[in-house]
Amino acid sequence: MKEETTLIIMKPDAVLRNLLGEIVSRFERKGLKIVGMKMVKLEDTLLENHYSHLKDKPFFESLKNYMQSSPVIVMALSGVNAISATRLIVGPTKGYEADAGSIRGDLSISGQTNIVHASDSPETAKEELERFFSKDELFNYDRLDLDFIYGEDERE
Ligand code: IDP
Ligand code: MG
Repeated sequence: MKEETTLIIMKPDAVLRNLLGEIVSRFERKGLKIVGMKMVKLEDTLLENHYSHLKDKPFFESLKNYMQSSPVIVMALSGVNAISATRLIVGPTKGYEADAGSIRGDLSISGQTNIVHASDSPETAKEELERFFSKDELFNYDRLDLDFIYGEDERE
């Protein structure tokens, strides 16, 4: 099976609205494994790289201000098909369009303050993990409930 690692950012609205436990708990209960986690302040250059696909958008300055309005928590999550599975849990960009049950659908009604970031492809996941974590900040261990998280034929 395809074990992947993806990057999650719990954005300033998650921190300031005291939603961190709620969000971490959803990923944990799904069966994803936290392999890295820390609090950071997002500097200009890092944000300009992270959101380089949006640099020419009229909302870019306001996106930067939002992302710098408090420290954020960055998290590396591992699991089978973790990248696409995580995007489903997070929901589409605009909170007001996201299905109930997703993080954005349940917790955001905004197109900008939408609680979490999740990498959108294997290429971006690799790039974003390298952007936010050094090698010694990522860890390898087994969840105790692994036998129930995956079926026998799904385990490596
Ligand atoms: P994603 O976070 O769902 O991958 P992207 O298109 O990569 O969506 O946009 C990155 C972030 O930029 C969004 O999560 C949101 O915070 C912000 N953003 C995207 N589109 C808009 C917009 O039209 N107005 C304001 N902020 C936006
Ligand atoms: Mg994106």
